[in-house]
Amino acid sequence: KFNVFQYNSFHMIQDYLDTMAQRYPNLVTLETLGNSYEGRRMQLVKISTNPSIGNPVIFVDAGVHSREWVAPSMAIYLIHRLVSDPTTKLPGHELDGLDWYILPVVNPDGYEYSRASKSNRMWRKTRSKNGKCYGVDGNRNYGFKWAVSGVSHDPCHKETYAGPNAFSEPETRIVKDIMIDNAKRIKLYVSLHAYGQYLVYPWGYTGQYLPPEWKKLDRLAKAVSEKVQRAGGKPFKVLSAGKWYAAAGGSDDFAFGAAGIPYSYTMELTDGFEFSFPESLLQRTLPQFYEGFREFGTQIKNEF
Ligand code: 0X9
Ligand code: ZN
Repeated sequence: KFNVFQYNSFHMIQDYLDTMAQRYPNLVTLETLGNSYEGRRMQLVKISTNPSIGNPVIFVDAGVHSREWVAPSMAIYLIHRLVSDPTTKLPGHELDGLDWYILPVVNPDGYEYSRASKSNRMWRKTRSKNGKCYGVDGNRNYGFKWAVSGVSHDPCHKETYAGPNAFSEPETRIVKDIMIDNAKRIKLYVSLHAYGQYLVYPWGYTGQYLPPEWKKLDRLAKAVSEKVQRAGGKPFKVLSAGKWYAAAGGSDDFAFGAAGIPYSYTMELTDGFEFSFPESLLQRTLPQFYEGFREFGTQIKNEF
């Protein structure tokens, strides 16, 4: 049975989203955007108390890397809190004057593959067929400075194969379309990953330069980290992605550099346990991260 504090199957996640949309029709709408390579339905969860007025949007995605199970769990927990907190519809809440778009499982084929057996557990890429090997690293596949650093061109490389070309994967095209179609309204993009407790901003393709706006990116990230820490969580290491290590074709760089989204981050959740963050710790940890998302909401609302 579905539970927000466990690692659910893609099918159970899908059922949960359908239930939420039925139970809260004035708050939650599901928009089908297309299918993954293996044909799983990709649905954007739109949470808004007033969709018609065109509020600023916070767009959160998760699970482009399939073995990073805690990331989709956080995205689902975010949905859960936004729709079911009793304070949700009150003025001053993170939904007042702000819409949230959430894509909780960017790479459902990989997610199910990594759940299928212990030997598949560390699968990171999509499941498209490329010659005799499978999968593209979704976070090397975006069409901004594609493949200029930190990628492999070998389809059999298990980690960082960039794909035959930018946006070769249906899953990354779907995320790109969300960004482009809503570019005017999206003020913040957060891509959830694991692990290491990093909150990084552009550029990711290089460690040599920072965007002119880097101080604003840095300041918001540090404020978020502070809130998570105050809630009992570990602080995030805040820096540019490329100063951590340079890798091109990430969704964060595309959002910022190509779609023109003013705040863009990759959030590496949890520190300890690597990709196998214990299910039993979700109940304590996810609420701490939620406090960070509240801060994102407050600050975005104040600025836009
Ligand atoms: O390498 C990645 O794609 C991310 N780390 S992970 O361990 N989850 O794989 C970091 C991406 C940071 N952003 C860019 N390099 N653009
Ligand atoms: Zn990742």
